[in-house]
Order: sequence, then structure tokens, then C-alpha cells
Amino acid sequence: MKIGIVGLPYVGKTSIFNALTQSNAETGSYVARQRTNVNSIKVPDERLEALNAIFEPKKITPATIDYVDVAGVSKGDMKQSELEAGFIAELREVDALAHVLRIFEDEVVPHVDGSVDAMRDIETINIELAFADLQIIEKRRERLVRELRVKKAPELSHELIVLERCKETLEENIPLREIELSPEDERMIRGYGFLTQKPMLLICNIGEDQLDHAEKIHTDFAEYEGKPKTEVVTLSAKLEMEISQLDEEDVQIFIAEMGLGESALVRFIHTSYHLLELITFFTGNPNEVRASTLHQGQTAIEAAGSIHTDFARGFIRAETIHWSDLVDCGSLGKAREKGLLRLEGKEYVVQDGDVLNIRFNV
Ligand SMILES: Nc1nc2c(ncn2[C@@H]2O[C@H](COP(=O)(O)OP(=O)(O)OP(=O)(O)O)[C@@H](O)[C@H]2O)c(=O)[nH]1
Ligand SMILES: [Mg+2]
Repeated sequence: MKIGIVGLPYVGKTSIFNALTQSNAETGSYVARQRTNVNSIKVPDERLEALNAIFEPKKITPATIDYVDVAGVSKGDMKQSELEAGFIAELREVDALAHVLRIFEDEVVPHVDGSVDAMRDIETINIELAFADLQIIEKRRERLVRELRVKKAPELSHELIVLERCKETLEENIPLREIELSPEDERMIRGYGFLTQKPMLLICNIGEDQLDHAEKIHTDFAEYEGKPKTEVVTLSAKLEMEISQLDEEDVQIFIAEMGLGESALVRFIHTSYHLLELITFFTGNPNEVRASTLHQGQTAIEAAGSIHTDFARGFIRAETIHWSDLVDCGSLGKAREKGLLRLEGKEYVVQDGDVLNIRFNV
């Protein structure tokens, strides 16, 4: 899973990237703006600890999320063709967008539009993303119209109708993630990598001095939170970046002292999973206990294939048990004795927390 971090200049994108991925990318300079930062995080998961006790493996492999902190260019700086080749091309590949919004007040840090106004900024970025999508639609439409002039092709006519609808939607200032499409149409247009179709996580970047009002600030965005495939997270990038540079022990003390509860980053990760409708399944043996990510509704054979193509090619069945049942039993052997290991076939829809023992033969 890959998440692209977007937003206006100097809103704290790279600070959040650093906090999330424990990186040290440069912040707050012109040079820093030109650079795309890429890194992945290990998804913390308490269930891995419990499974560690059962399998006693040589290594534990958590699930990962990749983050891309795209160079913070804005339209004014570049020609459309350069934008398209640069950061927009990078964004087409991501599964979701995290839009960082500046809420923090700091006279030292300039705002490109002169004042702090997150609602206005959401619209500014939405317009930019919609504009990029409209360009793609325009190009494809021209080609379709040309092709349809010389031959009859029902699937192309249908595509044209769907694209017209997308165009009208964007022109009404509605992102594509908000329209309802049939599953086939959705799959078809997903091929274009439309930016406004991607799920959106709004990250309200508040200052350390605003922590007490975090809930109030969050509720100001309730309207957005209610929209399809949209979630809101409130955190302080600067604070989180500082926390991410502490030792594990100090983190706990610090979080308790600041009254932060669950760390903002853990919240961020959980929200990302929810937004993307992801689930986690586990595999375990004496070598490795591993957490992997799937989309809700994906099947056992897809789970197998996500680990290794051979597992999918030679898939026979998956011995399946919910992780908590396995932990209650204490071992796979005990679980088998008790008849708690189910034999599931290719089409089995994997559930969050399943432990799969994939039987295959190649
Ligand atoms: N006071 C305060 N400053 C912050 C906060 N988050 C970021 N900053 C500062 O804002 C400046 C810009 O932060 P960056 O993380 O580089 O922002 P960016 O969005 O990556 O900026 P560009 O890549 O240049 O577009 C830096 O000087 C940060 O220290 C915050 O929560 N509070
Ligand atoms: Mg940056």
C-alpha cells in the first residue's frame, strides 16, 4: 500500500513524512521542496507479539505502508507538462492521498496564500487535482471521438459516456471519489489513475499550543469526514517528529506527560487502514511470523499470491484460524486437535486477523 502526501508549500508535509517514517528528510528550505522523499513504515500490531510466542520464529515481519512525500511544487512554478511529468505522475501510482492542512500558527513560517485558512486550502488543492484529471479526460475523449467516427464500438461509446459524466462531475467541483459508479465502470476509470478518485485522508496539522483544542478543530472538519472515502486525522507534525526521534521508553513517558493517549501516528495508521478498507492476515512458521495486508473481500488465493506467486500457482487450500483462537489454544497442534483449524479453498474471503497456513504444490 502506498500513500502520497500532498498539500500546499510549507504546511508540514515533510515533517509528517519524517514523523511517520522516522526519516530525517530536510524541512523548511527551498532545496527541500524540490525533492521527493520515499520511505516505508512498519505497521505496529500487538497481534504479532502474541503470535511470536506461539511460533517462536527467527524473525517477525510486520506489514508495511509506503509513503511518498511529493516535491511541493505549485502550479505557478511550472508548466502543466512539467507538472504532469513530475509530481502528478508520481501521484497516479498511489492508493490514497494524504492532504496535509496547515492549522498551526507561526509567524516565522510563511503561508503561500497569505493567511491560515484550511477550508480555502482544501479547495485550492482540490481544484488543482481536478484540473489534472480533466486534462486526462480531455485527451482520452478526443481519441475516443476520433475512433468512434471510423468504427462502431459499444465499449468505447460506453467509456465516452462514463468520461463525460466524470467531466461534468469535476466541473461541478465534485471529486470523482464522491460519485457512484457500477463496479465495472469504477474499475475502468481506475485505470486512468484519476487523482480525485483516490481515497483522501485530511491531516490537520495543528501547533503544539493547539493540542487542547484538537477535538474542537477536528469537529470543524465534520462536513468533510462525512464524505465518501474521506477521513480526517488531527495531529501536530512538529511534535510527532520530535516524538519519533525519542527512544521507545521516552516515547511512553512523553505521551503520558502530554496526555496524548494513543500516539497520533498509530491513529493515523488505523485511519489509513479504515479509509482504504484494508485488513491484516498472518502467516507463521518456525522461520517467520508475518503480517500482510489485503483489501476487504480479497480471497485466500489472493492472500497466497501476495506472499509469493508460487503459493497462488500451486494453491491447494489454506488451513485457517482466527489469531485469538490460536493464541487461546497455545499451538497449531492443539488447535488442530480441537478441530479449530478450518480447511478453506481458493474462494474463501479472508477475514481480518486470520492466520493462514497455505498448502501448495508446485
Ligand atoms: N510551529 C510549527 N511549525 C511547523 C509545524 N509543522 C511544520 N512546521 C514548520 O513549517 C516549515 C515547513 O515544514 P515542512 O515539513 O518542510 O513543510 P512542507 O509542506 O514539506 O514544505 P515544502 O516541501 O517546502 O512544500 C518548517 O520550518 C517546519 O518546522 C507545526 O506543527 N508547528
Ligand atoms: Mg517538503
